[in-house]
Amino acid sequence: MSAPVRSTCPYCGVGCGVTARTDENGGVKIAGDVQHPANFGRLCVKGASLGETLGLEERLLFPEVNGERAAWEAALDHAAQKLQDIIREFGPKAVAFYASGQLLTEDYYVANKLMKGFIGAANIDTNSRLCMASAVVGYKRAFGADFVPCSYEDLDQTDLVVLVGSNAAWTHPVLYQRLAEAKRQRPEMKVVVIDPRRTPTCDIADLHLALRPGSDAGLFVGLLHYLTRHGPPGQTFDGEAEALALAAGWPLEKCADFCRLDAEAIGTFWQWFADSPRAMTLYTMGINQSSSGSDKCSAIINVHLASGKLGRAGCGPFSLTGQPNAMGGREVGGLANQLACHLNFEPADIARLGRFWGSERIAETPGLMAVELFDAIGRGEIKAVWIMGTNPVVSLPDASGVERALAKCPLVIVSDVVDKTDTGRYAHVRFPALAWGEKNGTVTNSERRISRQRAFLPPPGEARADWWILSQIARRLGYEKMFAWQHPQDIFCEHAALSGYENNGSRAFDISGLAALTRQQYDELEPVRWPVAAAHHGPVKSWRKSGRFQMAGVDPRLPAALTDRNYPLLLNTGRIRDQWHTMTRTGYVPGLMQHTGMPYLEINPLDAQRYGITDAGLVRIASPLGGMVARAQLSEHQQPGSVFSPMHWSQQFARRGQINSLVAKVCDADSGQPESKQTAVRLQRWRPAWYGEIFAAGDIAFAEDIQWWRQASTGATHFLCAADSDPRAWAATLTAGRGWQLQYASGDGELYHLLAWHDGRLMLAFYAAKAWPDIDRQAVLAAFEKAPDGRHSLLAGRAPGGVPAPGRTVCSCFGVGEKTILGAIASGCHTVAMLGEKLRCGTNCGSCIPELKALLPKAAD
Ligand SMILES: Nc1nc2c(c(=O)[nH]1)N[C@H]1C(S)=C(S)[C@@H](COP(=O)(O)OP(=O)(O)OC[C@H]3O[C@@H](n4cnc5c(=O)[nH]c(N)nc54)[C@H](O)[C@@H]3O)O[C@H]1N2
Ligand SMILES: Nc1nc2c(c(=O)[nH]1)N[C@H]1C(S)=C(S)[C@@H](COP(=O)(O)OP(=O)(O)OC[C@H]3O[C@@H](n4cnc5c(=O)[nH]c(N)nc54)[C@H](O)[C@@H]3O)O[C@H]1N2
Ligand code: SF4
Ligand SMILES: [Mo]
Repeated sequence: MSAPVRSTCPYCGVGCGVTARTDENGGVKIAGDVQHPANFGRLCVKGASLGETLGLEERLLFPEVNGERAAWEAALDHAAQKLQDIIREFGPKAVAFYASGQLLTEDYYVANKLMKGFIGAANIDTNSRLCMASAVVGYKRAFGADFVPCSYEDLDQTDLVVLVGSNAAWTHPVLYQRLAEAKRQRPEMKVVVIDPRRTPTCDIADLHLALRPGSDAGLFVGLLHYLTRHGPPGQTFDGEAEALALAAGWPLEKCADFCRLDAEAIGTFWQWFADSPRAMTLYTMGINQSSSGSDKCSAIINVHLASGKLGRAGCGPFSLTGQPNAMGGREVGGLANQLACHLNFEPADIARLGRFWGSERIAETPGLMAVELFDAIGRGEIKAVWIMGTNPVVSLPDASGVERALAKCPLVIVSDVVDKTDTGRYAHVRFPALAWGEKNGTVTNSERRISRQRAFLPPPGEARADWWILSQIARRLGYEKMFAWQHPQDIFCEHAALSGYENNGSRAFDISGLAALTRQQYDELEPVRWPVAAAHHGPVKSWRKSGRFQMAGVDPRLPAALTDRNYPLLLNTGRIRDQWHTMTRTGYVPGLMQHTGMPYLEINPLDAQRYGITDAGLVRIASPLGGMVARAQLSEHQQPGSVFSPMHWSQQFARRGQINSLVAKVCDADSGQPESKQTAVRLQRWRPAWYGEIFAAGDIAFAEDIQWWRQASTGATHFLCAADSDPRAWAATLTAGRGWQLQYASGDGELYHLLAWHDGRLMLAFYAAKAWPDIDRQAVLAAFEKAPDGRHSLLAGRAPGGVPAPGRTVCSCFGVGEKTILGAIASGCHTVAMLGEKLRCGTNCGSCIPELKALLPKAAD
């Protein structure tokens, strides 16, 4: 084993430290970094599975031009020449970059410098537009800067935690576990969860407010009014009179009506907030992803201002960042309406940046925000787009519109780490980027903590760092001297110097104290929270640009999507526990796929009854823009009138599984952030002729009418599928003319089971039935590696000896299935702790504990 390399997890914005050790055979062992202040050694299941994402099978390893492998020089020359031609003919605004909170700060800095500083337009935006943009507007309104006034430590010292629009148990798991631990230590600390659904996050809640979708501003504006009458008078703020006048129109009864909540429950929340000496509000996508998201953020910040719950330990409005470097992107000015290092599109700042970068071409006006930017591509106004570290064909609203735009665009450049992505299919030029474990630089987490990502693997194939690829293009566009860096440390130091340049306390983001790091100091940099100004050190609890805080007046509004007779339900979208976004990495890890193998639709039983939908049955979901197919999951946790489906599935993992083909591109006027959480939809039950699972030694060609969902597996390809046509006809096309020995079964309710053998090796296993086949997947997969003794058991989908299947995986850390857990409960385990003792489930990262709890009464029934 090599010495451990300390790095940072590349998934969520908690920013956990990890250690990686490589053994002689190239195997990598990942563990939590006990010294890292974000996690003190803890990891969630995604972080713990990082070692399984390091294989090269799915990677893009060589540059490509028009689908053909090309040498780096040729690909770079080609891309630069094309960009140059378009800029010459149509001007700098005809080219765009679309970047990502998954780039390192150094990569991001270079992309922003090239576009805004030298190409001279501001058409660089990022996927953070879909994520953090409203939060940024909220902070800037209140503080005059994008300053997050909280840290994780505050959670250990607060009296009330309000989680709004956040399913932290699944999306910020290590932070949630810290909160759960704080609650165990200090049960008097109250937790309020505000979410239209009852999520696993509610597990530790004293109060869950299942409000009407999109109505949060009502709760917080009403609270502002309540505070003026129930709290001691505090400081005064700019804009306060207007904000309070608006709030006065929101008495309790009106809020209850607007939010469709019990007045009493709202009253409890308000009272707790007013009475708690210290309170924190943690908010994420249920707030930001809204056509009035900026106002919702302001409404939250306002109640912290009005009650003095800001700038002290255990207090503050805490927007949790989603991506590992969402905050770094905000620092480098990755959004189209910011300049680098918290500089703004103001004459003095533009001139300042021009002096620092030595450029007279600094963009003078903001560029287009993500949704507008892709619209401009569709209209032909933008003729070249370089997409890096994001997969917009899956993640932007109106995904089919994005595809149409890219299909028409004369030059699409894609930098990615994975070969097959929905976006990559539209690329004229593809650049292979270094992935996590290979790349080297810094990221900033939710609490403004800068941590190093360090390489512990050699660059595979011809993959190169994103900053290097960008700099090579910049040099070819004629900016050799300004992009001459040799190492990420050179870039980091320049970025740090800019943050302090003519700053003198006028900008919140100042890391000039790190501008003189040597390469060795950079390599050894310990996690550090900004500011780290050259002039002064020390913790900063709050910041404001000039004199006073600003209160922004908010008049609560409901979502733009209105349900009607044709589209009677509101579709809510979001994340599941074990997948990351468009699944380009987590989708290939068997242990992460087993928890949820296909898109589901969470629906209240009353609604389900109305449409004749049964649990585990299939549903077609449609909006005016498009449709998808999902598996119904009946649940009281979902309020009637609204349904939930995950955002993750792409065309690589499902036929018709993309949620964003339904979501409309309605955006917040100030932040440009799309309303991804509320879309009016209709449902239709789909009862296919059969439901199946198919496993094969090689690829599988699906007939047009078959709906399929790819699974992650080793040893064989594995899909779930369903269709209306005869499974036998399709199976015949798969096996025809191969000379395989076929073994069939039909009977006992099963429709059709088929095994195909060649020279004693299993080539194909297909199970189709009238309901989802109940088979032991591990046993079938194992048969591809080694032919089993009992072929009849296998034909029935069982392990030799007929051992029952373990069922759907609940605990991903130890691969414990639902049926195994129910079995243990039946044999006397009646607490989560007993289950953990017997099966180990829930004893590592703890994310499955809410599900274990949910199984306990189920078995007791
Ligand atoms: N496992 C996993 N973790 C992740 C990610 C991932 O892909 N997978 N992605 C990361 C990223 S980039 C992000 S941005 C974060 C997102 O983290 P979260 O915001 O926690 O995740 P979401 O599931 O998108 O949405 C959170 C909740 O908002 C609720 N919601 C919907 N509408 C409303 C509403 O009107 N009001 C309120 N109050 N709530 C509403 C949803 O029901 C949902 O439970 O997660 C990060 N962590
Ligand atoms: N309906 C709906 N839509 C949503 C959301 C929602 O809640 N509902 N959430 C939105 C939010 S908050 C977000 S953050 C977005 C996320 O959406 P995306 O950013 O589109 O999702 P990812 O799958 O993370 O895409 C990252 C891409 O970068 C690649 N990659 C990984 N590492 C590197 C690297 O080092 N360099 C390069 N060049 N490439 C790399 C990956 O293979 C992948 O293709 O989705 C948004 N879309
Ligand atoms: S909580 Fe987030 S940063 Fe920490 S291990 Fe899990 S995914 Fe990684
Ligand atoms: Mo995000």
